[in-house]
Formats: sequence, C-alpha cells, structure tokens
Amino acid sequence: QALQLTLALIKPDAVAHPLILEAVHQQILSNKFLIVRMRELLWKKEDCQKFYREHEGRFFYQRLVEFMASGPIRAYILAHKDAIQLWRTVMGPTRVFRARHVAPESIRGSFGLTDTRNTTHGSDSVVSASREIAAFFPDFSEQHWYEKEEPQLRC
Ligand code: DAT
Ligand code: MG
Repeated sequence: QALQLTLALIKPDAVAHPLILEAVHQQILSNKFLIVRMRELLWKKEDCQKFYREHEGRFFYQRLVEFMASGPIRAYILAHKDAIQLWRTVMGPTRVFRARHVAPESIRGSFGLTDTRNTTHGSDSVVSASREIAAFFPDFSEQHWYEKEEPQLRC
C-alpha cells in the first residue's frame, strides 16, 4: 500500500513554547510518521488569507489570519499509510472545549488555548493536502516523490 502525504503545521502558539513544540514533534515521531520535509517560517498575512480562503467570511477568519501571521510556524510534509486521518486524530477536534473533553490526550486537548489558537493544522483530504503541500513547499514534486522516493521507503 502506497504511503499517503499530508501537510502538518505547528501554529505560532506552540512554536513560541519550546516544550510544547518538542512535545508535538515527539507525537509525530511516536505515531511513526515519516518526516518528508520540514521548515520554519514567518507567514505573510496575504499567504494566510489564501491558505484559509475556504473560511473567508466566517466570524473567526480575521482572527485566524492575524494569529497565523503573528509569529513563526513550523510546516511538515508527513508520510504514513493513513497520514491524513491519522494526523487529524493525533491533533484532536478543532475546538478546544470539545478536544479537552473527548480527546484530552490529543495535541489540541493537551495544548489548545482557544478555538483559534489550537496548536496545529492538518490537511483534511487528498486534494487539500496536495494544495497545502504546494503552498508551503513549492519546490517539492509529489510526482517525483512517489516515483523515486516512496517505493524505497515502503519496502
Ligand atoms: P481544522 O483546523 O480542524 O481543520 P477548520 O478547517 O474548520 O478546522 O478551521 C480552520 C481553523 O480556523 C481552525 O483550526 C481554527 C479556526 N477556527 C475554526 N472554527 C473556529 C471557531 N468556531 N472559532 C474560532 N476559530 C475557529
Ligand atoms: Mg481544516
């Protein structure tokens, strides 16, 4: 079975706290994700707006965009048999109150501060994973990775 790719982000609330940053990184490792690429960057507001355009018009959109541009973030391309769903499970539910109650051991259940400042992002489908990976890693070719690198990692 081929490996699946997803985009994971550690948001500014977590990157600002070394122990939380390290704990999230450890969650990636202990869940046996393969780290395909990783970078840290400070995001421009316009890039956040583009990235979250599906939420344009919702009451939290401005807040979300300002927050995501407020400090450094860390981006990963992660590979796993079930990368998209597994990372979303490891993150926990979007909203912090729910995360604390139904998934207290999850990343958001453990470290989420508010519904907006919720520690991490994960792609929600194969289509959005491709779009989001391209947004953060413009030099990364999924096609090349699947042809040349993935077959060697699988066996
Ligand atoms: P997810 O990040 O779990 O995919 P989403 O795509 O619905 O959730 O929303 C994107 C981000 O927007 C989310 O991580 C935090 C923010 N957000 C979502 N719903 C919110 C709400 N009700 N109040 C405040 N911020 C919210
Ligand atoms: Mg989402």
